[in-house]
Amino acid sequence: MAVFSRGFGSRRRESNPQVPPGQYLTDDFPVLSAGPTPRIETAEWSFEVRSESGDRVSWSWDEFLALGAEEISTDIHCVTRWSKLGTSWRGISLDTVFDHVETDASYAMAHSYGGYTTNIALDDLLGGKAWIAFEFEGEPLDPEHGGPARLLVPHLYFWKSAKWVRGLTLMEEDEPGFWEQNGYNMHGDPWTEERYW
Ligand SMILES: Nc1nc2c(c(=O)[nH]1)N[C@H]1C(S)=C(S)[C@@H](COP(=O)(O)O)O[C@H]1N2
Ligand SMILES: [Mo]
Repeated sequence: MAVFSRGFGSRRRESNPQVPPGQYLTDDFPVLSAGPTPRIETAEWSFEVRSESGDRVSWSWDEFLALGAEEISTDIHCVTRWSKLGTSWRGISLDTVFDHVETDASYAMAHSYGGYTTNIALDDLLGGKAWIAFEFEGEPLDPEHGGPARLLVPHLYFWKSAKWVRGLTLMEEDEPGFWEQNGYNMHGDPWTEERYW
């Protein structure tokens, strides 16, 4: 009777169905920021959605939290090849935000304090797939990780999850954001490795 050793440890990366191709697992939470960390007090913070017709809806911190938060447990995947499984967050669903927005647009540009931008299709923001997150693992989100609040779009590479998010501009046509103008993919699906152009 033979005992088979499949070498599971060394093959774990590829054989774990939770890990997209070309990614490795990390227990750390790396910080990746293209510039300095902005420090935004929640008293100064606001979130604004501007529609394709120019209509604006905005919320203060307290108004935004009153929309109703939910718990999120999800895996995250950075294009620099780290993935982190089972992260937990608290945030407001974009579905909830869009209950208050009238639009026929198909795309959004996320804008951050500090100037970062990233483009996302509304199909990727709606349907229980994206949040504005303000807690990580039960604690207020660290400034380095985007606090007070960041976009969380975990089914796309993590550059789409804009830290220090302050609003969305809705667009009829897709336009590239910061990394997308610098060679990153317009969509960014980790499962089909939509990394660069
Ligand atoms: N405003 C802003 N958001 C950002 C970035 C950035 O540089 N500025 N980097 C993006 C990239 S490339 C990644 S991988 C994640 C990193 O998030 P983390 O620092 O919390 O790990 O944030 C994304 N959101
Ligand atoms: Mo990234």
